[in-house]
Amino acid sequence: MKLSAIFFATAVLFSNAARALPPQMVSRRSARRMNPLYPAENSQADAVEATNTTIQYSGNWSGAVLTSPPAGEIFTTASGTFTVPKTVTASGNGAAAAWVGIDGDTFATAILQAGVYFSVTGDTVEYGAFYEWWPNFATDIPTEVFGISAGDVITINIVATSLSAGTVTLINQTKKTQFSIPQSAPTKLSLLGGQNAEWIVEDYTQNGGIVPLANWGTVNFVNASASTSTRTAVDLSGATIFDIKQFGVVYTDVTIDSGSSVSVAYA
Ligand SMILES: *[C@@H]1O[C@H](CO)[C@@H](O)[C@H](O)[C@H]1NC(C)=O
Ligand SMILES: *[C@@H]1O[C@H](CO)[C@@H](O)[C@H](O)[C@H]1NC(C)=O
Ligand SMILES: *[C@@H]1O[C@H](CO)[C@@H](O)[C@H](O)[C@H]1NC(C)=O
Ligand SMILES: CC(=O)N[C@H]1CO[C@H](CO)[C@@H](O)[C@@H]1O
Repeated sequence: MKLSAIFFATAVLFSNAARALPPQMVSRRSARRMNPLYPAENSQADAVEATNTTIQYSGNWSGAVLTSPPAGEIFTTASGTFTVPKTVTASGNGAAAAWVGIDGDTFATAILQAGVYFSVTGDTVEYGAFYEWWPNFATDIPTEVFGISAGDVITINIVATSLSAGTVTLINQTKKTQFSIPQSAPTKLSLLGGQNAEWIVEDYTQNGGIVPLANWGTVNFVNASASTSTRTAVDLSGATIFDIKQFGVVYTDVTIDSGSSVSVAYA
């Protein structure tokens, strides 16, 4: 992989040089992480909606997950478009991140993903784009390279070119700008499996702890689809719904509205 200015910036932040930065800066840039699915405390076969969609609960994920590819195939792409929520609130601090990715549910040792986080500190909401090949930490895309504003219509394209490499692309539909970067598995133990594809709003972790969850209103993923090694398109009609449930409280209401859209509401 070619080293880009962004990778260089990230490398600097990960090194001891990061100590020279204000502590806040270090934590923001180095320690945000979107995780594999964590089951909620009582996540067993939960409920079936009127449409016969299976619902499961997670401590971290809300959204739609294709939990297995068609027989004999693997997922190689996942894409979706959403509007960055304009109103994000929290009592005090809170955050969440909307992303599209491959793997991380039943295939829990890797995720190739990209998306947008929203983080509330008092009256301020900070937005930013990121990409991540878990278990690496998320890399924030510098604002001057691809800055996110409330109301932007962002398309995410995740492409795995092999089990150890891929490309993530974020496109601003409004401005017709895009950011694309090649990715490779951070370790030999984090190759992709191509077993899951997902459209998620996550209660992510930062500095090793789960962030207080913000109220993001609704994130509606549209034009959502995945495809396989044989270029077979797979829509969301067979996806499993995940809602965030923590300490017995369900925080989200997820609806698969069509084969290509899922709305993820904070409830
Ligand atoms: C749900 O599944 C049951 C059993 O397979 C079936 O009888 C019912 O019609 C289905 N409902 C819907 C809304 O698809
Ligand atoms: C997307 O376009 C909008 C409208 O032109 C602009 O305000 C915003 O900064 C752009 N965001 C990115 C990530 O390019
Ligand atoms: C969804 O895809 C269609 C067909 O490519 C396109 O015309 C439409 O603009 C897309 N919608 C969004 C919100 O990107
Ligand atoms: C509530 C919950 O399940 N939180 C989990 C989110 O993910 C982290 C891993 O980074 C787990 O430690 C938390 O238990």
